[in-house]
Amino acid sequence: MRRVVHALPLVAACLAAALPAQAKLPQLSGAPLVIGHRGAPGHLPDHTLEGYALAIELGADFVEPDLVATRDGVLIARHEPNLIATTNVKDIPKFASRRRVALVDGVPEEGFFASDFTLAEIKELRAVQPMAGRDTAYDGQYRIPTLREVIALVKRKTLEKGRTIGLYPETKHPTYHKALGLPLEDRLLAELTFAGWNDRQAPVFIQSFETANLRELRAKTSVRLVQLVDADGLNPDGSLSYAPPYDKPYDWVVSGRAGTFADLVTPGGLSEVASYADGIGPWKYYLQSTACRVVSQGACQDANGDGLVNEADRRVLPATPVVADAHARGLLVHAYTFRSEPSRLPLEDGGLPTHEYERFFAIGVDGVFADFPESAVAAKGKFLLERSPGFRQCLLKATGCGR
Ligand SMILES: [Ca+2]
Repeated sequence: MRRVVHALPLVAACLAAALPAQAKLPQLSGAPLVIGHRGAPGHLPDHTLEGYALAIELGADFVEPDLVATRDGVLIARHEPNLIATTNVKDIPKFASRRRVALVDGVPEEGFFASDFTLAEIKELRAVQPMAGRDTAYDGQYRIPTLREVIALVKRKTLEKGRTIGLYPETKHPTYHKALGLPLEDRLLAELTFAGWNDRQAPVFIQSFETANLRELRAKTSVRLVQLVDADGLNPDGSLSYAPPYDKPYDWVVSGRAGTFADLVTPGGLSEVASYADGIGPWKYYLQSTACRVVSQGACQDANGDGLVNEADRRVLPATPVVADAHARGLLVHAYTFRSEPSRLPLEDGGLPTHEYERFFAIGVDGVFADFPESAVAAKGKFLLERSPGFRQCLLKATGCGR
């Protein structure tokens, strides 16, 4: 076996060695995790083995498959049950008759739904880049992976890289899948059991925007659970807006529970979440929002004068107490979604995505869902070198510079 010292195992080893010395870091977990959000979708189509592998090559600690079920009950990695935006399904004549309108969390959607396709049929599809402005050169090349294939990749890469790579599966639309007779939870636990990962020590976090299925999972598994916290949009003043279907967990709609996602990040809400989950996964604006100057009829000013009105015209507001309140209850905080395009970064970050990560690491987030994992990894390295004496000393010693 070749004995080659690679930088990443060294960083990982130093992180592990330095953990007890990291009390000065604001993270509850010792150091922030870089989660390859849907893989590395800034570069390759979402939720493909190639995208997850690239995220790992770029230094991600975890990869994040979203899960939906096929007609024959197999969990596959897709962001939505509707396949129209993320695959080439609409271009395949033999599937034209599958096009229909379905209700997803009470909202009618037209498209092609995973639960109408067997796994064999899903394997005939190829992934495409759904986000405007991103590279479409890889469209039509990569297959849709099953959860089992993603786990196999993660295990193979763990051995290959000499560092533990984690899995961060999301149960998508749990109530919808239950109503179809294709509940996700037991299928997910069966796959984790098959992988030897159905326990608290497994390198796994299970996430959901719904609350009832996380409570159900808590009763069935010791795997770490994360409550996602959504909102509909961002107002000019930096407050969040709440409109269906992004205003509350869909199980609350079904059960008649009043309120919005915002209730989950109040002190009382966090205490409730801590009774069944190990962390929260909030939209990042719950932790530190941004605001714009309103010019007319509620529209934001084009503050940077580039002729477009977007996030780059907004200014950063003070951090909220949500991270501290969550940490006080033992909850990890993994924030989403970090995107490196300059148009998605507020004025203060100057078009540099590492600046945005550094702001959130300084607030104390324990993990970031990153579309471009390399930016998060670069910011994490800088943050640890500046803030963690143990990490710095270990790196210097291991490379001979500190002797
Ligand atoms: Ca602008």
